[in-house]
Amino acid sequence: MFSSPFTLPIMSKASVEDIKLASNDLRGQIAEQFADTSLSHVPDDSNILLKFHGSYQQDDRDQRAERSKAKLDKAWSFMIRSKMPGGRITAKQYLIHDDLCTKAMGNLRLTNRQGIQLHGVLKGGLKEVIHDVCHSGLSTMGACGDVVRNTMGPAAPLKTPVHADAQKLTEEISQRFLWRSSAYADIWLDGEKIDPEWIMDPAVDPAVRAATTAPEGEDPIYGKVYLPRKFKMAVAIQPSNDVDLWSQDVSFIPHVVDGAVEGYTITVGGGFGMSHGQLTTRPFLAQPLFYVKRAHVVDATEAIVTTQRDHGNRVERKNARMKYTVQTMGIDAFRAEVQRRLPGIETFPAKELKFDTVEDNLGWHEQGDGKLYCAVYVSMGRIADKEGGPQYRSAFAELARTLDLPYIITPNTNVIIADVSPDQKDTVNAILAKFGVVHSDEMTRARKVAHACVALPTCGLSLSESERALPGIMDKIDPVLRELGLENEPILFRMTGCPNGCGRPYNADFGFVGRAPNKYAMFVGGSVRGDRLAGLEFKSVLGDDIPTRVREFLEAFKAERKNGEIFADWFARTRTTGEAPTPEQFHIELAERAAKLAGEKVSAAE
Ligand code: SRM
Ligand code: SF4
Repeated sequence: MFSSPFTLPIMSKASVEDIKLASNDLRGQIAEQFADTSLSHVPDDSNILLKFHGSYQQDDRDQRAERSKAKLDKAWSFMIRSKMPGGRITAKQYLIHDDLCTKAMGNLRLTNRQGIQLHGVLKGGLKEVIHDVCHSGLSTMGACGDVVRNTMGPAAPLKTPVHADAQKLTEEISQRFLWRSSAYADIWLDGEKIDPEWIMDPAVDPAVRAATTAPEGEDPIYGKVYLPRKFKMAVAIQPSNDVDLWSQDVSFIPHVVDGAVEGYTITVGGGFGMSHGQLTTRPFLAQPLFYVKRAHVVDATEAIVTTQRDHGNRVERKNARMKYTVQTMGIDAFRAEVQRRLPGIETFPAKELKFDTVEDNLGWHEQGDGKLYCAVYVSMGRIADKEGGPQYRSAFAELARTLDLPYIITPNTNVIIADVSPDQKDTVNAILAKFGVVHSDEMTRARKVAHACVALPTCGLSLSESERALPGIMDKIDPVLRELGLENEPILFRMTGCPNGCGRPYNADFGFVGRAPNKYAMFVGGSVRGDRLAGLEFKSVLGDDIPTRVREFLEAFKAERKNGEIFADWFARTRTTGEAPTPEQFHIELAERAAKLAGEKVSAAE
C-alpha cells in the first residue's frame, strides 16, 4: 500500500472505512430503520451508507435555533440526487421529478454535475421517491458516496460524430462503475429488480439492471470498502470546457482524425475540496496522464480507478481524494502504475489541449440536423415558481407536457431544450414568456455564468449563505460592470457556503468561500477557461463588502488591460496566482499560504 506523507492519526470512532466494510454490501440497517416509524431520523453510520444510494439526511437549518430553544427535535428530511450521464433527461422523466418535488420542498435543484436534487423529502416518503425515480428509467445509485459519481458530458446537443461519441462514453463510464449489489433493489424496490419495462432511455438500461440484480459477493471494481473517497469524471470537447475538466478526478478529451474519434487524452488529479486553515488540504487542477485509443478508454479508466482504490489514503478522509494520491505519488509514478494495470494496451503522450471557456452558450442555436436547441438560463439552478420572478417550474413542466422534448441539464445548472423543430420555436418562446422566463440577452455576461452552491438552509456543512446570497451580490456587481463598460466581458464569479468548493470557486476569476455567517474568503485570479487556480486575496470579507472589493479589481483591469485582453489574462500578466501543481511547489505553497493566512492580507472587515 502506498503511504501518504499527509497521513494523520487514525480516527477514533468507527471510521467510514469500518462502516463500509461491515455494511453487508451497503445494506447496513437502512431497511429496518426506514421501516421503523418511531425513528425521526437515522444514525450517522446509516447516513454514510445512504449516500451510496443517492441520499443525504439533512435538517432545516433555518429552523434549528428556534426548534432547539423549544426543545424540539431537528426538522429532519432527506435530499435525494438523481443521476443522468451528460445531463440527458426525457420530458417524461423530467415530469416525474416535477411531480415528486410536490412531495418535498416544491422545487428542484439542478446540480453543477448535471443531476437533479430534491430537498426536504420526509423519512416516510423516501422509498416512494426512489421507487418513482427508478420507474422513470433513471436512478439514484451512486449519485453520492465513495464511488464514481454522475459522469459529466458536453451539454450542447450538436449532431456531430464527436458529440455522439462523447455522450456514448459518459454512458459507458456510468455503466462500468455502478456499484454492484442487490442492496439497492432490496431496500428501495422491495427486492423487485429494475425492470426494462420501466426504462424509457434504453441506453441506460442494461447496467442499472445488472447492478441491481448482481449476485452477492465482492464488487468486481469496488471490493468491500469501495473507493477511499468520491470520484468524479467528465468528457469535454474542445474548445468548450463547460464541464470544468481541470476540476475533475478524471477527464476525457476526444481527438478527431478524418471526422471520427480516434482516441481520448485523459487528465487526472483535479479536485477542489479544502478546509480553511488546514494547509494540507487544497484544490488542485488536473494534469495530463496519457492518450489512448478509443477502444481502450474505459479499460484505462478502470485502471485509474483501481489505482486510486489501492493507493488512495484510507486513513485520513481529508486527504483521500485522488488529487492527493497523484500529488504524493507524482504524476510519473501514478502513470506507470496505471500502465502496469493495462497489459498489452498502448498509451501515448497526451495531445495538446486548448479550451476557451466554461460558459454555456445560452439562447437559440442550430444542432446540425435541421433542428434547434435553446439553452435557458436558470438562476442558481433552482427550478421553482418564484413570487414576482420567473416561474421556472411551471414553464419547464408546461413545455415538457406540450412538446415532449428532451432536456439537458448543463454543468452551469441551466436547461437546454433539445431537438426543437423550427416550427416549435415560437411555442417554446411563448411558454417561456408566459411564465416570465426571459432569455438572457439583457444580462451581463458575468451574471449568465455566476453560480453558487446550495448551502443554507439544507446543507449541513455550510458556514454561510451561498445560493441565497449570490444573486443579491450580483445585483450590486452588475451596475459596476455596466458603469465600467465590462458588461460583455467573460468574468467568472462563483460562491460557496464553505471551503468544500461545490460551486467550483477555486478556478473562478472571483471565488467567494464561506467562513462564517456573512463572511467569505475571497479568491481571485482563476480563469473563465477553468485552467488556473485562483489565489487567496482576502481571508475574510463581509458579504456586503464584496462588491466594493470586486470594483477595485475591475477598475484596475479597465485601466491596465491591453489589446482587449480578458480579465483572466490581465490578471495573469499583472498579478500572481496561487497554482502549485507539483508536490515540491505544493509544500512551498503551503508555507506561503500559511504566512498569508497569518494576516498579511486581512480585509478591513475583520
Ligand atoms: Fe458538493 C458535499 C452539494 C458539486 C465538493 N455537496 C456536498 C453536500 C452533499 C453536503 C454534505 O456532504 O452534507 C452538499 C449538499 C447540499 C444540499 O443541501 O443540496 C453538496 N455538490 C453539491 C451540489 C448540489 C452543488 C451545486 O451547486 O450544484 C453539487 C452536486 C453535484 C452532483 O450532482 O453530484 C456539488 N461538490 C460539488 C463539486 C463540483 C463538481 O463536482 O464538479 C465539488 C468540488 C469538486 C470536487 O469534488 O473536488 C464538491 N461536496 C464537495 C465536498 C468536498 C470534497 C473534497 O474533496 O473535500 C463535499 C464534502 C465531502 O465530501 O466531505 C461536498
Ligand atoms: Fe454545502 Fe459547502 Fe458544498 Fe456549499 S460548498 S453545498 S456549503 S458542502
